[in-house]
Amino acid sequence: MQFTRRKIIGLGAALVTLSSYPLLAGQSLSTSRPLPPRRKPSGTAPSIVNATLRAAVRPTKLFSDTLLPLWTYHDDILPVIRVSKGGRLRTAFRNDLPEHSSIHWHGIRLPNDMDGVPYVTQQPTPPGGEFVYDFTVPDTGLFPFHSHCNTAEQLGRGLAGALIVTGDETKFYDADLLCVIKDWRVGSGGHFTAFSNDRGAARAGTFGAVRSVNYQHIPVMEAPAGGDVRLRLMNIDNSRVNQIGLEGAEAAVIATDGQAIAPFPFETWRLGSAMRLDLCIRMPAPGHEVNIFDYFAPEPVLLATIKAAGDGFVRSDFNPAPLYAADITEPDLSTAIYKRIEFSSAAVPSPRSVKLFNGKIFDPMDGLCLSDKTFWAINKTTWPEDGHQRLPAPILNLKKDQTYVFELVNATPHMHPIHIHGHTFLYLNSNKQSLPKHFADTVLLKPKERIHVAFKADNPGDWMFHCHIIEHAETGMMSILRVA
Ligand SMILES: [Cu+2]
Repeated sequence: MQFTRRKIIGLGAALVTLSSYPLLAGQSLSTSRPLPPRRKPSGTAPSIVNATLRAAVRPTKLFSDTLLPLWTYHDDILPVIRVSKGGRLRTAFRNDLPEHSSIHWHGIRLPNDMDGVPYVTQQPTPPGGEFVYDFTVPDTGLFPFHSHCNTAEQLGRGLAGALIVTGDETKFYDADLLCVIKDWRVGSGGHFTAFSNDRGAARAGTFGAVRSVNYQHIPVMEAPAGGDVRLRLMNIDNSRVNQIGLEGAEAAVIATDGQAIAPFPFETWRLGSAMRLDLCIRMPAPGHEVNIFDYFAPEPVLLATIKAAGDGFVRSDFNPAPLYAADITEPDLSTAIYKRIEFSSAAVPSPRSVKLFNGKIFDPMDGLCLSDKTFWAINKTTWPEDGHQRLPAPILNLKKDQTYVFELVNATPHMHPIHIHGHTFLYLNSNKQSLPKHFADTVLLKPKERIHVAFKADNPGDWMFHCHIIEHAETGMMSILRVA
């Protein structure tokens, strides 16, 4: 198969950057530096960004001369929207797909009715229909957006974008590169293959045959030689967990799921579906290159390359500046209520109606939002519910402004990136690995792992809580948390 490159272009008021992402080994970050305090509001009026996203079929020669019937939000097939922190994003969404859709803004702590989950927070937008998403962005960082029904196919066909919320930098970077990682379920004839099958859905997921970064196969990017570069990495694949590694540069982790962390040397990091990682890398001398790999494979898989361009800076030791601290309230653990949440395999359920936070009834009989197969469960409950002849309900009713500690328990032999809507977890600890405390809206559970996370349930509404391996969510590992 012959691969061609395709440029990713900016969207309206938004800017776009190309990116890729490296890993390093054995560098010498001295001691980790504390985060500077949250940045004070500037006092100027918050910015407003207007975006137009039109979901449509856009046949594109992506990896070969065969036109691949992509579904995308924009003529720029991977739109990138930039908004400054505290700014307002107004998105006119039009659906010209042959089926209903919506936009879920992953990781954004927004009002419940802007969360883009069909039936739960809004009616699905039908073919020919429109919906306006209008909300303020409270946190800096990198966030994906995508649909939330029939996602295996809609996201599988490319229906996604990136939202970058700016305002967290304490120092100027020499480049800012975005690296969106995704498999494509494309066969040797250059056509789409099945986005999901039972074998994949019941195990680790249905992987694609073609890897991509920014919808290109092994793109080659450039950054100033010797420069300090911000690399924003985001995995939007339906299923595959990528274990990111870099060769050819020193690097430090500066943010997880977009939220600042005291910089520490980067060696490797697992990115499950929808997870993000920000690195600062020191580019090598002119003519050298940095390679970004997925190490979670029998042989390392090259994802992208960054070439060191220009004459090169003369620089002192590598000691990346921390980003401004996240604007998220640190949970007060002394008052926290503990909840154990187990992720397991499931028996076959019988769908039934759910009464929602907004008083409406969610009728789950829409085939686009449900699978007829059920393989997975959360606290022995499947989505929409494995009923015992009773009305299903949110798996947990949470008190508004109460702090909770969840023990996320993986009772399966597979990995599950667990995602909460409308809130951000503080990752505390694990029985399997020692990662620093960090903020995350999506937490990767390894087989048999138990992870403690804490958060303040301060955003009222019915919020989805699910595995982000799309096939797992669509075959049972999805639920609602009610905050009221
Ligand atoms: Cu899962």
